[in-house]
Amino acid sequence: MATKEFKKAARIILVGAPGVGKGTQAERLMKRYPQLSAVSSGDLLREGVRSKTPLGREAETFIRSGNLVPDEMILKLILNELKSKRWVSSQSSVTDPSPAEPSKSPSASFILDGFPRTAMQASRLDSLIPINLVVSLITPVNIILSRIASRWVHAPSGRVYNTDFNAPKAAGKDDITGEPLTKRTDDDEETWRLRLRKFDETSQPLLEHYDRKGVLWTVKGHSSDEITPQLFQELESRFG
Ligand code: G5P
Ligand code: MG
Repeated sequence: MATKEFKKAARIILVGAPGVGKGTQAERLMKRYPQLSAVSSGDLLREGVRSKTPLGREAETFIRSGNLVPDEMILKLILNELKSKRWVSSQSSVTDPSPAEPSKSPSASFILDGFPRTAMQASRLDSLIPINLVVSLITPVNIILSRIASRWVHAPSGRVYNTDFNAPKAAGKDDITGEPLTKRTDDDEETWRLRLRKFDETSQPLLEHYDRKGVLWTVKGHSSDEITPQLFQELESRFG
């Protein structure tokens, strides 16, 4: 696939139901636009759980049960990540955001996958750094459900596979490291349904928040392959 360059900074958020393909699209976007890097709030939390950090221990019960972790917990984690990537000033804190004028350089482009998830998280992010494109990904729920049982992950890197759609080169092994693939603890059908309910409860106010700011764009498709070309075209017209 040919790579492309942005002419201005893209600060993108991916919003969508659990399993809609946020991680899949983020990976494809990074391949197409090497200037982009992505942060997945779910991957950050799962890394904390794996390495048993205090925050990871606290988050584990919420994740395993399919509930959202408390806003303050995720805000702290994301703020640290944004600072370490130098996307926000190191002076910023959750209570005193000290926003600086965001860099216009295309190299300051990023994708946030799974954060913000609530209108409250979105307002707090606004005071740290303004987002200029919110992508709402929509795929019918019955199609998404069929993917969940086939998902396998390489936990240390967050790489995602699917035995039907994106199978690893060797069964049960990560393509890059050869390490074993595992299931996510929240990927059984019952927990997925609860995650979906949480998404339904929180996404409307979140999307309305961004719609009011004029940065919301919606894309629909039955598969990631149907969505990707539309996404590429939209980014090209906004930032290319
Ligand atoms: P996460 O980690 O953000 P979810 O539930 O929002 O989790 P998830 O499950 O990671 O989202 P995704 O990234 O949208 O889904 O989807 P994906 O992994 O790319 O694709 C799903 C599967 O389908 C994969 O196997 C993929 O290969 C396959 N696939 C993709 N496209 C297709 C296709 O076209 N066809 C087929 N057949 N297959 C396809 O959040 C997890 C938990 O962390 C906490 C919460 O507890 C949450 O439940 N959390 C937060 N809590 C509060 N605030 C926040 N901001 C939080 N962020 C995370
Ligand atoms: Mg994901």
